[in-house]
Amino acid sequence: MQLIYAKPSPYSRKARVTVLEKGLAGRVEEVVVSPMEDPAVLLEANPLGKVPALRLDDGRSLYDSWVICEYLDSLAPTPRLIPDGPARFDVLRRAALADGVLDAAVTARMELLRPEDKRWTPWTDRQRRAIGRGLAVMERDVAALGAELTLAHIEFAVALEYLDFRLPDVVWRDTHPALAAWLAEFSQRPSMQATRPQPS
Ligand code: 99T
Repeated sequence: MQLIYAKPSPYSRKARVTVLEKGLAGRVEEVVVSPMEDPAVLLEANPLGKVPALRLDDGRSLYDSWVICEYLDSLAPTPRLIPDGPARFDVLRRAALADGVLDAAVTARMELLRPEDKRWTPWTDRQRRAIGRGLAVMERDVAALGAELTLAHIEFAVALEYLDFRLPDVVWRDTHPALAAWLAEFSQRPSMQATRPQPS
């Protein structure tokens, strides 16, 4: 399999952390791209031109990061990142919460790339309010993530570290001490250390 990804992309990072945590590194070749340059290898795998995309050995491709993570989860029995049973929708809802914080952060960041006089500040402010409300719920929920690794853990950690990476003016640790303590420990995992975001 080939995982087509970009180094700054948090959605790619979700997939890369999942590969490592599921013990699949030996089966996945990583292909680094810059999505904004529309490389052929990416467009062939994902007509939307977004990373990540996963090219399977039989020629099919999967996207987006949710689908890729679910597929990777199906390839090895443990750890079960998206469990069945009563826990399933708690995990999915928490993963969606952190993914939504991520979406808002990426949207706010993209606006910052525009020339200053072309930025739509009310839109950026709206994203930042969503980030603030999302973080408040993540702070309340973090204790319930539990010790067993799930996709929600990965999403929480990737979203928080993306804020640090791209929106460092969102100072969240003092106001969200439980999240800060949780991330300090979780970010020590080899899968997190090996996938730190880097500017492309
Ligand atoms: O939108 C584009 O044309 C290129 N953008 C991407 O490929 C971004 C990179 S994050 N990926 C997505 O938007 C994927 C979202 C999708 N729902 C998923 O896979 O979950 C780049 C952020 C940054 O550089 O700061």
